Amino acid sequence: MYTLHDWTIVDDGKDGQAALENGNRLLVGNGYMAKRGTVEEADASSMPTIVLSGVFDKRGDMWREPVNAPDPLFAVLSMDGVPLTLASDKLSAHEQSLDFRYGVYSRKTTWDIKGAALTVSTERFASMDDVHLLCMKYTVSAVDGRLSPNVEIRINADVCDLNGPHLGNFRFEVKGRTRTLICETLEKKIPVAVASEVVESGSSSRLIEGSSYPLDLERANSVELFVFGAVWTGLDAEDPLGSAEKSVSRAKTAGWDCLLAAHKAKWDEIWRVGDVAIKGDDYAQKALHYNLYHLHIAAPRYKRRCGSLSVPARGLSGQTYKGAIFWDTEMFIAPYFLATEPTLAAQFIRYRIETLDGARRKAAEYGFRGAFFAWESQETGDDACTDFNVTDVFTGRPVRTYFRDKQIHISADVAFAVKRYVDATDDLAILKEGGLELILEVARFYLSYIYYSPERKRYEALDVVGPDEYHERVNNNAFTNRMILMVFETALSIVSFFKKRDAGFIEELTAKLDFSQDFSLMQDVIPRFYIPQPNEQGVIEQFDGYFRLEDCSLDAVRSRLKDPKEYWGGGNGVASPTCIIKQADVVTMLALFGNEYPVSVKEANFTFYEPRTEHGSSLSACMYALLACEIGRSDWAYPFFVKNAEIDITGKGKHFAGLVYIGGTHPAASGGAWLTVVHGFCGFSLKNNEIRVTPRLPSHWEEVTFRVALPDGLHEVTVTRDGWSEEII
Ligand code: IFM
Repeated sequence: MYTLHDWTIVDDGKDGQAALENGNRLLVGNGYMAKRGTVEEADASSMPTIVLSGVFDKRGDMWREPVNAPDPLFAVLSMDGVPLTLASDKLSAHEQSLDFRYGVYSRKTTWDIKGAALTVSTERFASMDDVHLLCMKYTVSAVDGRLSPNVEIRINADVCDLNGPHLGNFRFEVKGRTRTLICETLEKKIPVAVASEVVESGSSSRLIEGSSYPLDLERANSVELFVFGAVWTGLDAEDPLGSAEKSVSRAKTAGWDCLLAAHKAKWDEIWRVGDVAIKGDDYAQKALHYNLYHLHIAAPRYKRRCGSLSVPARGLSGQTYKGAIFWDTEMFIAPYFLATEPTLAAQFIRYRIETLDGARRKAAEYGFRGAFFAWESQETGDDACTDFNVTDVFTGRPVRTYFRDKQIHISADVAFAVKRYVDATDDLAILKEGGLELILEVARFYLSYIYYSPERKRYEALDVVGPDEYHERVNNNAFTNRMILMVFETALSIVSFFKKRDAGFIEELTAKLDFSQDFSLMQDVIPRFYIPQPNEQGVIEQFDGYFRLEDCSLDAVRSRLKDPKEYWGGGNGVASPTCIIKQADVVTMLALFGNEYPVSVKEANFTFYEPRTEHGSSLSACMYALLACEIGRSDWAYPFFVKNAEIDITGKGKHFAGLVYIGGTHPAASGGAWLTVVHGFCGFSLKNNEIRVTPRLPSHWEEVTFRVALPDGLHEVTVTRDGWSEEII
């Protein structure tokens, strides 16, 4: 069972089954890699992995997924040749925790050996200061007895993968006191190098040799070992092995205290800029801190030699969702960084600009022009999403899903992030660096996708999947259509802006993309593009024919399940023939385009769709919360905020779609928690570097303070229930 404290989350070790949840809950990371919150000796069943950001591999015809690195912090304590594990009948106490202010994992485990208590206490962190470093303090102590246990510390190359193995050609070496391992990925032969060194406390000259170390513990005595591990890949350096060795050597010289201090100093700087303080609600404060922590450990701050990186939908918590970048980043995660570290938000956009060719290839694959971004994007922008993305629980057979080919809103989501970034920051450079080209290519994709209906005298988008993935291949999904229109409007408005300021740039780009005819087409489409409108009750139909589906309750649909892991969507899904939707859809549109609709319409749609929403995606609650705030009902928003902010604390999110494991952390929900507090409850928005605030705090909240990084400095904004102020700090 876990307990959430100020800046710490503690697992009391009483639920032996919670290893997978704790792996996520107690994750440490630094944007380059993350190590799951498992004990050092954990075996494959607990998924004890170190996920690397932006390194992918495909084995045979299995799913392409991120690569897990060999573990330099692997350690097993044993007595008389018998390993001491959490499954041992000698186990007498176990507790583990995460300090999420500083990203430090700790565990303390005691075994009763011959009447004596033998305890292992460890601390570890993935350095924020040097992202290649993993550091661990491993302390063994014995009370009331003389014991001579043995500890084996080595680089564990027995990496467990969902769709692996991904590494081969292993070469271990021992060079002096440093142990090294170089191997390579199977598909692209990317070298992955790991080095490690173990140092005994008290004397840097008494280094440990070999991987197995006998510990002679005097009564009440303890031995403290430090393990410094480094991970480098061929994507980071020409000579990853040499770099790993140097990292370890530097780490050993610096020592634990110094490395920990540097790591903490980086975290202090992160919190100085990115913290949010909530007065009047301790639980919300703790939960929000926990969520911000998860955003930061997934954010790729370091500079990669080849290519920008972004944040995968499950962060760096594992290989779920193929380590891919979804719309989660643009719509839910980027806004936090846009406000606090805009260079990171710009990097997420650069990642999309650099993968534009992949999006062009995907559009061409389906016979369209322009850029159709990957639903599940990896390093090249080619789509990692398969046509059969779910496995049927009953037959074990793959289920045809249409996320890859029909969830076309992804391109507009990417363009929306560029627009939002430029609107907020006035940074036009990103448009010239490829941002405008991206928007034009996205516009062109939609121009080639939509149809003109002569009968209805309007352009329409047919055969799509909206955010609600339970209803596939629908026509005129309101959210998708509004997003497409936004792309056309944005493209034309940016082009006309530049025509006045920098006509040469537009002429050059138009010529490069051969775009002039598409400009005329867009002008023709905009006034005739169909956007579903509110009906007499103010409700907007999610897609053509949605109102004709069986209107039954969520419970009724749930009661039709024959297996708890059954997939609700697709051809045979229990939700497909009904009005029950997976996640906020029309509500997402209203939350994004709120200024176009009166409160009455927002309220009508909130109250219509909410009881019909399963909230089966972690992306749902945030949009309901944002819309509730727009309606002026922070009391409606609050439970959605809690649901959203708690998902990685409780670990109770969905773990399976059909038979496919989808567990891991939920950075979009973490971004959603910040969005709800800052955009929702504080009513914050940023336009041309100008802060606007409309307070609508929950009634039991006294004050919220957050920071916004603007060109003239860091602004601290304090919001109370009836006012707000800002100052540069
Ligand atoms: O992007 C989401 C999608 O909206 C719902 N399924 C999970 C994806 C990744 O979080």
